[in-house]
Amino acid sequence: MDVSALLGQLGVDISRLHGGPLSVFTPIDGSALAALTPHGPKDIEAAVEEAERTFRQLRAMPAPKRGELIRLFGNELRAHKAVLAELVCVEAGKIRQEALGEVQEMIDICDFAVGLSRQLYGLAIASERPLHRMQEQWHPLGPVAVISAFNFPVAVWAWNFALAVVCGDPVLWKPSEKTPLSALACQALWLRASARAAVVSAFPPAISQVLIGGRELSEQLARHPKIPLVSATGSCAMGRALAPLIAARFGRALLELGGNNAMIVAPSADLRLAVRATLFAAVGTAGQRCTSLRRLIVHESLYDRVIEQLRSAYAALSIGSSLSPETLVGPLIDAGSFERMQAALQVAREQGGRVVYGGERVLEAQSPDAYYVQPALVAMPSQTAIVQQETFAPILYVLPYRELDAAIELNNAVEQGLSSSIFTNDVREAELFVSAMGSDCGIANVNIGPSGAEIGGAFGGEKATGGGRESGSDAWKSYMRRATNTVNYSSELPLAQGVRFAD
Ligand code: UN1
Repeated sequence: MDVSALLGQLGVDISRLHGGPLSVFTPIDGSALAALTPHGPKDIEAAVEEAERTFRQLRAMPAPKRGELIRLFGNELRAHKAVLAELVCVEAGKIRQEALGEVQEMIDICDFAVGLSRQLYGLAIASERPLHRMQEQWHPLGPVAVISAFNFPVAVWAWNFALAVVCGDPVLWKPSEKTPLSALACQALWLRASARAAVVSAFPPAISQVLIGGRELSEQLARHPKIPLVSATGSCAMGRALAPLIAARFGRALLELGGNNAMIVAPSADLRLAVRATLFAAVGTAGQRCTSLRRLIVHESLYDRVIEQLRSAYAALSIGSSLSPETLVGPLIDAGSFERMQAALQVAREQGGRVVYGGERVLEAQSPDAYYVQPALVAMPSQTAIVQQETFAPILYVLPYRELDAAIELNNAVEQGLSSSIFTNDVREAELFVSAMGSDCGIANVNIGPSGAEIGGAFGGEKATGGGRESGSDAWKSYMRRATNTVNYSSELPLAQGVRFAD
């Protein structure tokens, strides 16, 4: 496929997209899009130095002026929403509706960050000493590395970038090797936006830098003492590799790792809504969201009915090119993903599962180099080892439950803790699920599925999901350092706790 026209419209310099060793493919038909030259260790070092220099200028810029930059960036995104979405669609394989939603998520976080740029509040705290004032200030932190995954090739970076910039931090972005073109497009739009900003004229363009490469590059960023925050989205395995490197130098890590998200369907649930929500959450983005629904925990009285309704809904799914408007399920990202899906289904069968629907490859004759699958529905008698694993593909395990407490136990009995939901019209059940005794996840929803979060809330999860929070609420605090200031405006020097010393 030829994406040069798209890239050209987005302002990407297309003369440098060929001849390198890093091939980029579209999952739609497996054809090559570009062959990039990755950055080497010296390039990274130079980029970090550049970010460090930029930081010294950016931290001195008033936060609302930094917000102005993000406002302009949001405008570029609005103007190029459809084109950027099409590139995401081609490079990551998500359907156009979802790609448009992803770009909208970028626009939304820009709006949020613009408002935030005037609200980076610190507390005023009562001092125990007379004529003393205590307060907190939030200061810019320094260069931030953002490591992002293929499945949200632009939005997750934008959550980080928009907040980091208003907080006064330049960003070094290492996108997935599978989706570097979307990153280059964002960079081109950012450069356009910053060129428009009169306020930026005194600033070097290194507020955003894109670094192309693989794991070694992430590790170099994780080790780098001049990067106080590394925000990484990806698998638990990736987090396990990077977190110790960041911790060894006392850096801050914001980790958004795997999810193994469940939804409970209680006896009082509105089944029409529950089935629709299941469909979107389990097969949307071809099951490749970190918030995808992987475990459906259904009350035993509804179990057969829910499976039956899902089976007919699955049979009606249109699977095919992400670019055609009727498609609901696009391709998997690559062959490896397909193989992992097949292996998981095999293990599920060995562990007592019954594949009620799907699982097989489709459209192989038309697109031999692409991996389209029929999303799989697996009736599982219990939560076996394979159900406790995150397989990044459209496999939905359906488990029965009798008592709500047991269902909540199942929800919590996996190592990941990202998202969860319950469908119930019983207020006691709903409140229990979102209470301290309920779901242990970072996200717990009622009567909506576990995926498709809005940007206004803090996004992230507990346990092996990594504990980080991005996007809305007070997630911005991760991108700043807190200083506690005590100011004495008396002519005495009283010590705290009433300590007397040489007075
Ligand atoms: C991800 O899959 O890494 O809540 C992010 C959602 C999206 C973000 C998912 N807003 O599904």
